[in-house]
Amino acid sequence: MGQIIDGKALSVVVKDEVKAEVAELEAKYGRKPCLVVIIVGENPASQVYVRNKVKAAAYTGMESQLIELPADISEEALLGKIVELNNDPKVDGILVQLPLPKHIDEEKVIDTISREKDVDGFHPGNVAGLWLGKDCIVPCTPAGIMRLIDSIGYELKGKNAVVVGRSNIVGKPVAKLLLDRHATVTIAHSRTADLGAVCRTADVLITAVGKAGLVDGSMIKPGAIVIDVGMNRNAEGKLCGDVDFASAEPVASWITPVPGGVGPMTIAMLMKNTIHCFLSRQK
Ligand code: L34
Repeated sequence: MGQIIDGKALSVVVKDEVKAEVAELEAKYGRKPCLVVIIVGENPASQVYVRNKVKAAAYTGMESQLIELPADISEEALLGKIVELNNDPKVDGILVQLPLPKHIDEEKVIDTISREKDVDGFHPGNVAGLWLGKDCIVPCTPAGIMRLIDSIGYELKGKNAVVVGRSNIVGKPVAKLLLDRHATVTIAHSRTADLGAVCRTADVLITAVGKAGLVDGSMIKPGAIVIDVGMNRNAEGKLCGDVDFASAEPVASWITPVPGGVGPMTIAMLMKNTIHCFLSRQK
C-alpha cells in the first residue's frame, strides 16, 4: 500500500523556513523581499493559483502585489508594465501567470522579465544556467518535486526515473534535476510508443501532461514512487491529476495526491525563489 507524500504539510514547512529568512533579511537589509504577480484575464483556475501565491507571500511576511489586467490588454501595454517593474528597485520578483490570452506572445513576455527578477526560472538565461549547471533560478514546480522526493529520504542515484511530459515549465527542467542527482532519466510524451511499458521501468514516475487517467495502476512498477503534477477536472468537476489514484496507490510505495501534492509545493518554492532573487539583487 502506498504512503501519501503530503505536499500541503511540506509546503508549510518550506513557508516557515522562508518566514524566518524574511525576518532575518529585513533585519539585515532594512527591507523585505517583494514579489509582484500579474494575471491577465479571468481564467478561474489561474485566479485560484495567483490568489494562493499572494496568500503564501503574506504568510511569510514578504511584500507582495497582485496586478490584475484585463484580457484584452495589448501586448505592448503588458510589456510596458513589465519594464516598469524591472526598473522598480523595490521589486525583487516578477511572475506573469500562464497561460496568457492568445493575442499575447508568451515568449516575448518571458524574455522581457529581467533575468534577475525571473522568480519562475523561465528566462532563457535561467534555462541555460540550469542546463549548464550554473547558479540560476530553478522553476518552482520542478524544485517542489525534488523537495517532495527528498522529504521521504529517497536516494535517486542509479534509479530509473520516467518523466511523462516535455513542457518547458515541468518536464524538461525536472528531467535535468533528476539527472543532476544521478538518476537514469527517460522523457516520455504523447507520441511515446507503449507508454505503459516505459512507465513500468520507472522507480520514480513523474506525470506532467494534463490528462486525467493517463496513468493507472497497471502502468506502475510495484513499489515505485509516483509524483503527479497533473491538474485536471474530471467529469464530475472534481480536481484530479494525471494518475488514476485509486488503482495506482495500492501499487506505489509513495504517491502524491491531487490536490495537496505538487500544487502547494509549487507555491512554496516560489517563495524560496523570491528570496533567491532578493539576495542576488543585494550583490
Ligand atoms: N508563470 N504560470 C507561471 N508560473 C507557474 O508556476 C505556473 N503554474 C502552473 C500554471 N501557470 C503558471 C502554477 O502556478 C500550475 N501552477 C499551479 C500552482 C498552484 C496550484 C496548482 C497549479 C495549487 O495551488 N493547487 C492546489 C489546488 C488548487 C485548487 O483548489 O484549484 C493543490 O492542492 O494542488
